[in-house]
Amino acid sequence: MIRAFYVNLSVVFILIISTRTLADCPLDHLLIGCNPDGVAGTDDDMKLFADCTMKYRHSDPNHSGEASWLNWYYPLYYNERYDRYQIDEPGFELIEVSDPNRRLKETPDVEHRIIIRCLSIAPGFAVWNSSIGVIFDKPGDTFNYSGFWDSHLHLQYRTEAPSYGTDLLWVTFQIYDEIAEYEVSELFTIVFAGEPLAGDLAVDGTVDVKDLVEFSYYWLEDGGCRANDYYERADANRDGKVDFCDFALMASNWENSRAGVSGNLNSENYE
Ligand SMILES: [Ca+2]
Ligand SMILES: [Ca+2]
Repeated sequence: MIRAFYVNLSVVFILIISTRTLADCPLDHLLIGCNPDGVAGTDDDMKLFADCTMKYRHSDPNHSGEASWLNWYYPLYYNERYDRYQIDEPGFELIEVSDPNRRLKETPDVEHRIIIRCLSIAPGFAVWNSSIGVIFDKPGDTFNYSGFWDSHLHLQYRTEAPSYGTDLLWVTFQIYDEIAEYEVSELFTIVFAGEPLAGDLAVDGTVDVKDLVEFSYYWLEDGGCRANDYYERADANRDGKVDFCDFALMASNWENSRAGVSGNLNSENYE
């Protein structure tokens, strides 16, 4: 009898936590979908992407609960108990049912198997989930998003305090389909503690030829917006177009390094 009660309670608990929706969640999420232009019948219909509209929504270090989009990076907060800096967003979620043109097909592991891959991450930085532990802490780490029990994925980004100086922290992801129904996404980067230099598109704190290659990929694009992170910051002045104004900003930082620039930390205790 008691056992049956606990089984029923467990079922109710799982139902409650598995029916969380994005609308109920105060934390930022990057939304996984396909067909980034949202128009059916065009070349990108089967291409994966991450909608970055919510990226940096909670970027005001002093008012982390406000939807401010104040900065172009996430602040990190000091956790005295573990002597580290951390933040609990952004996570991942699927494009909403109400957006069928960009929504993935219904059945994970049958119609697609979405894998999130880490291509680059700052040394000493780690991405953690409360059910799994560390998911990403080095380039090449992958996570089977379709195989996880909840598509509403929460992540924590953390670095040990002694290793944290004034360096830029970042993680770069790509999404691919292991069943190969969908085409691989573009790279997308989340930065923490401070904004990269204008032109540092392949984020590593320095503006060099790797960034120029990325910049040329987006040259003369005119659909920059928050949802695509202004073409991963190729649109440096965020006017929607990637043109000579952005090239001039990149050129002004050519072969400069961000080392020594103060990051923006919140020293208030996290808990
Ligand atoms: Ca770079
Ligand atoms: Ca621009």
